[in-house]
Amino acid sequence: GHSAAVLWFTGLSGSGKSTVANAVDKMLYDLGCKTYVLDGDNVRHGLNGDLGFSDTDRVENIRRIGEVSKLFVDAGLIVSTAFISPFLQDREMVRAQLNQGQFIEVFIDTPIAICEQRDPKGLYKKARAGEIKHFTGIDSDYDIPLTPEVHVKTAEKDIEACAKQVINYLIANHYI
Ligand code: GGZ
Repeated sequence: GHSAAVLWFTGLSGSGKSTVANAVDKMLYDLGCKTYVLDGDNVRHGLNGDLGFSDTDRVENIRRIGEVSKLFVDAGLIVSTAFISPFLQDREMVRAQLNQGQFIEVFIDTPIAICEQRDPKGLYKKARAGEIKHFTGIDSDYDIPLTPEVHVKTAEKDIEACAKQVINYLIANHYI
């Protein structure tokens, strides 16, 4: 058995949130846990298809994802969410809606210079050219997590090791 919780991955575009979240999810699945991943692919196109990237829309994006996460946690799953979630206040709002220990903040701490080098979708290039407005880290804020439960530096180790760091937190704190 395992304790239900949300692994709340936060970090810049291109930081590796989705990649690490999916690697963690696979490890948890292989350990026999009931899990689910919420990310842009299955949320921003569907449930939150009406939202863009203004501050107000991002607040609403995170609010809804928080509510959905809570439902999955109530259903007994370990849910991994991979959204920039740039505002500290919104992340703390989600934490406050869950029970003690059910919100695990995972800071995917990748320097913007590296995210920009990776630029897998060419979005930083477009943002620099002024073709995308309000891009996180360029002309929209990202509040750095102050006391994340897990602090992952993707520039310093491979995906497997980053995912293992999250798994080790869950083991050390008796979630799994
Ligand atoms: C940031 C943007 C923007 C702007 C489109 N700012 O690298 P990606 O492509 O796959 O991840 C980014 C994703 C961010 O959506 P989130 O739901 O995670 O954001 S938030 O939590 O702030 O609501 C990026 C793409 O959408 N994208 N425009 N202006 N990222």
